[in-house]
Amino acid sequence: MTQPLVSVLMGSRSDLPVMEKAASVLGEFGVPVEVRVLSAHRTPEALDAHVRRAVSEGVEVFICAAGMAAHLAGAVAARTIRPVIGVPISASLSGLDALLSTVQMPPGIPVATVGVDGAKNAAYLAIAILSLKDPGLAEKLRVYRATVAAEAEENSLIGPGPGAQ
Ligand code: RP5
Repeated sequence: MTQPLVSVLMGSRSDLPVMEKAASVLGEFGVPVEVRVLSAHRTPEALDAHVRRAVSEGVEVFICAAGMAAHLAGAVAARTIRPVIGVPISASLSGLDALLSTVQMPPGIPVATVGVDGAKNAAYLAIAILSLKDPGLAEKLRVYRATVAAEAEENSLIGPGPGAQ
């Protein structure tokens, strides 16, 4: 099996409907990924062991999703100097609780936080990080961005353009 470069973690299986979007974006870009449910408060020892094993086996970026008092991303960031991307999940209070818990890391141990339920952006950010030393992946990201731009231009005209009768 190809060694995963990105470890996608979530605090509960209930986060999976959001987080499978991150896994599919990474899959579309051919990035090897592992997806696990591990909780900072329910399974702290297993989380600790996972982070150590993942780093030793070559994981380069962690994506961590949690709702409510979301401390999973911070707990992972405390255990590794690899970049950690946090996804606040809208499990309660429209995700505002998780957003603040994830984004408001005290100085020194950052979590790069995306928007509430922002699983896709977490994947795109992980791809951008991996692209720094993978020219093939960087090219895929450029092609993707060009496609996004072309689609936006195609759909830009809402009303009649110049010269319309
Ligand atoms: C967090 O609490 C999880 O990440 C989830 O978003 C939320 C609710 O968990 P469950 O009660 O659905 O397992 O730890």
